[in-house]
Amino acid sequence: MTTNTKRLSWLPFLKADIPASLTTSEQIARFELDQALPALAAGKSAELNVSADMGESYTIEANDDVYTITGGESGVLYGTYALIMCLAAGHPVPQGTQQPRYALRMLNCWDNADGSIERGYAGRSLFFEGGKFDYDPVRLRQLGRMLASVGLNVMCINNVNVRYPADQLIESWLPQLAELAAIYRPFGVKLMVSIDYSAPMRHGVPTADPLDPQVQEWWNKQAEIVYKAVPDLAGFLVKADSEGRPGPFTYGRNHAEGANMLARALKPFGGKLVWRCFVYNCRQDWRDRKTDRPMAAYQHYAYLDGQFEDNVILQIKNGPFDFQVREPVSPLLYAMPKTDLAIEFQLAQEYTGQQIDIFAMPPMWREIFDDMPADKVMSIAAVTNLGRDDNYCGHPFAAVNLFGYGLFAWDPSIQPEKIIRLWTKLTYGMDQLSEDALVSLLMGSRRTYEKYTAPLGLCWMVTPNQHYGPNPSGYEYQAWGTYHKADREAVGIDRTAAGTGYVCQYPEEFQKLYGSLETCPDELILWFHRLRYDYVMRDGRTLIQRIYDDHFEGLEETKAMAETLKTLPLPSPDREEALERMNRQLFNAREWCDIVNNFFHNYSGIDDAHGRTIY
Ligand code: GCV
Repeated sequence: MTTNTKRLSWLPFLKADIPASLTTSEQIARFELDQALPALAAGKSAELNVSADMGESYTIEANDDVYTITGGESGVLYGTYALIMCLAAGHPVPQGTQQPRYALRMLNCWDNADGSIERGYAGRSLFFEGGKFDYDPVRLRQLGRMLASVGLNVMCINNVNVRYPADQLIESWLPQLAELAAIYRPFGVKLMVSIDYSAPMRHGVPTADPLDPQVQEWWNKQAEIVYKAVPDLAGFLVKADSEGRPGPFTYGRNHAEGANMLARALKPFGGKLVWRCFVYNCRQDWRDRKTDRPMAAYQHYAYLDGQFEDNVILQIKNGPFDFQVREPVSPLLYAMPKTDLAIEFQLAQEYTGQQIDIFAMPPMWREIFDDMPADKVMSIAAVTNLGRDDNYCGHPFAAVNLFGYGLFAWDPSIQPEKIIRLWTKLTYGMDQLSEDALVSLLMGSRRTYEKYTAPLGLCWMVTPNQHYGPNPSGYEYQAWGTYHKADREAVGIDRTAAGTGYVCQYPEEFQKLYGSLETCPDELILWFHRLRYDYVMRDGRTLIQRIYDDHFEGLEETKAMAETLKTLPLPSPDREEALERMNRQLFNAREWCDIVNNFFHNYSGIDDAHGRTIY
């Protein structure tokens, strides 16, 4: 038996590596129970009943000395991890049948074949290096264990920006893809691959036009070859006509025509076609005040509702921009009742601290789930925060986002504090006071980050391209459609019916909420409205004072977080890593606070009412 040297965050008590000889979920479940029960429930045993028709669901019965876990093939594994985690946390086992809310609970890895990860902050790729597959199977099984423990069931292994040679995944790399699929199969995780829409053109087909019979024939044949190698591949993920990627627009076709062609090729094999709706004009003239980027996805897709094949899933980012600190829920989620939709989150902290700054996402997700149409979205996806770092997620606390995502995907009614407390208990098992302190630090981390960065829904004040650190005008004169239009008098964009009209993309209830200054939440006020600096907010403060106050508060809260962190009895090396990153976060928070305050002070000429230093 080998012992894992890498850190498994919320499963620190599962010390033994999963042997390669275990090839079914039931065998893995047995293995995990045999190592966990003696330590967590001495004298008790567990029985497993596999009942194929139960699929992913399970029940746990607790009798005097025996736990009986009954479930489908992956259900028994999910039930096993649920039991182990309940025992480790001292919680009662769940009563009744447990089943996931979303059918596809997906991870999107933005891993490139050269081993880099687009927007990755936890080291190199776990799957690729040097232009080929290159992985440690022991670590990949550990990852399988982590994913199964929170019920995630699909992993797309390559970047949606597909570049050579990763585009070989559905061609000459099929044998290796099949080997990888075999590693994840017993964990209930199916693989998915991102494909390049123009692939037929590398094989002598003169076009990638979805209505051209040669193109259709190429994809039909290719799907047959792919499914022969990996019969349970979950499907293809596509980024088309976005940020320079090829797509149907080149041929004057719409995205239903583009997606349906691929969906028909996958259908005979039970594959899904996951089509991303992150489509907008990334060559906008900043002088153009009519085009409003957040409106783009709705404009491209809403009118196509009902025209997609039944194995197409449209994957929509949670907000209409791009994973900013705070965004209103995407209106497209409300606009396509006849289409299968997936919501897309980003665990990788691209705009939210890059796994240097602490940013626990569950409180943000709670707000998004509360605003989302509960019955319209059938699947869920998230860009991973994973990499080859020993702790998988870069910052030891960033694992709470992977853990929390799995729990939300299983049950979106869950409360963020429950997730964060459970993660803290399982990962660190600290005394009650320390646990409370870390839970409260994590619960407040998003709000603190928001305060010291872009205020009141403005977004996009980050350093361009890199997306870490402040640069208030950095995106102001660029082609990406990301503007705040600050001048001497005012800031923000009017997105009401009288302005760009963005708010009209929402159902009436949201139009009223966001469209009126009386009701629009403060945190989104500059998203929807353009306001003068002397505008008096509901709490009596002026807008400019609120901007200053939020920034100073965010910095002070970060200093308090740093003090709390020092008091926590975290194990090594988590403690050293967390403290070292906290020093960088403190630097970052100070830069943000001073630079953004300076920026608005220069424009407005209005001093801080409390006389604090604005450099
Ligand atoms: C994978 C943003 C990121 C890109 C990413 C893109 C997407 O623009 O900065 O790195 O590309 O989103 O979601 O496709």
